[in-house]
Amino acid sequence: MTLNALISPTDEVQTALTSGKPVVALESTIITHGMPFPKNIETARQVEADIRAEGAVPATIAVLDGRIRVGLTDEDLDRLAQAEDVMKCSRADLAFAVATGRPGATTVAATMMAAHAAGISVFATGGIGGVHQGAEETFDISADLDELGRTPVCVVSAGAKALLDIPKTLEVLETKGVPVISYGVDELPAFWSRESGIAAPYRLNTPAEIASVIMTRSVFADHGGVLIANPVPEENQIARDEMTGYIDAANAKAAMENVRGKEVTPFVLSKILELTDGRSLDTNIALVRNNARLAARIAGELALGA
Ligand code: PSU
Ligand code: MN
Repeated sequence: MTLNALISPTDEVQTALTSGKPVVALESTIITHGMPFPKNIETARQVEADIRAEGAVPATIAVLDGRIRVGLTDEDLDRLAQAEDVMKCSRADLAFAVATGRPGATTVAATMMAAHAAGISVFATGGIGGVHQGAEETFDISADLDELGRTPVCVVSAGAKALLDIPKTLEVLETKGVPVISYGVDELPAFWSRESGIAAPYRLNTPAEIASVIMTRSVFADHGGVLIANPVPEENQIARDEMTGYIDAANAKAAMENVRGKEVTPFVLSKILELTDGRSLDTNIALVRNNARLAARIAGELALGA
């Protein structure tokens, strides 16, 4: 059995890849564990439409019926969005979901693995996982960071979620050799807010410049990913000072209730949703759409340069 034998791209995705058209990968954990129904399915469809409007082909990735599916039908999306028993699949979980036939949503780490295996080099998400606050006690560091260090896919995010320890997350990314590039701003954006108070390692201002870094990096052997941090549009952001209060409360609640492992990120996100009266969800949707558009433009530049 080879990895390729486990991967099922749709005809549309396969044709786009063979003919050198731009393709953008999308994760599915954001649908099953990141947003409530029905906003999750509306957003999944909207983000695919945003990518098409930029001239690229979307490829949402998930595990269904023992296959790693690259590109989902409307029925597949419906099934994922409403199912209760979907596994959250990171690198450690992918083989388990495939072998047992359980439905699985892919995190940033697992989506990178599948995208790379399918031949897709650009991936849009909301925020990556990282080093959690209190990691010195819990050792909670997302496998997303390790994957960025080893798998050559460009991940377009809105920066590290402010609920993480951003300085420690940046340190780990540096150790793993991952270039972190802010798009059009000097600071590293913090997901719901444009500001984090922390300077980004690098800044670039156009999709063409980003594509050039990706192409140059691909010349090096054993290169990993590139992380793009794209700030949420001004009109959709929740200011940093306001977010800090909600984040501290949500993190404290997670610690008090002894939430551990894979449950931490979904738990904290849903608490923040409650605390902001749903505003954090509108911001989340706006930033994912913004990232999808940028990812499509980067993929377009890569297709020109290939
Ligand atoms: N950011 C969001 N919503 C999400 C996630 C991130 O706004 O649902 C998901 C992504 O799939 C990411 C994962 O890869 O959470 C990280 O989980 P963990 O910290 O358990 O590695
Ligand atoms: Mn974790």
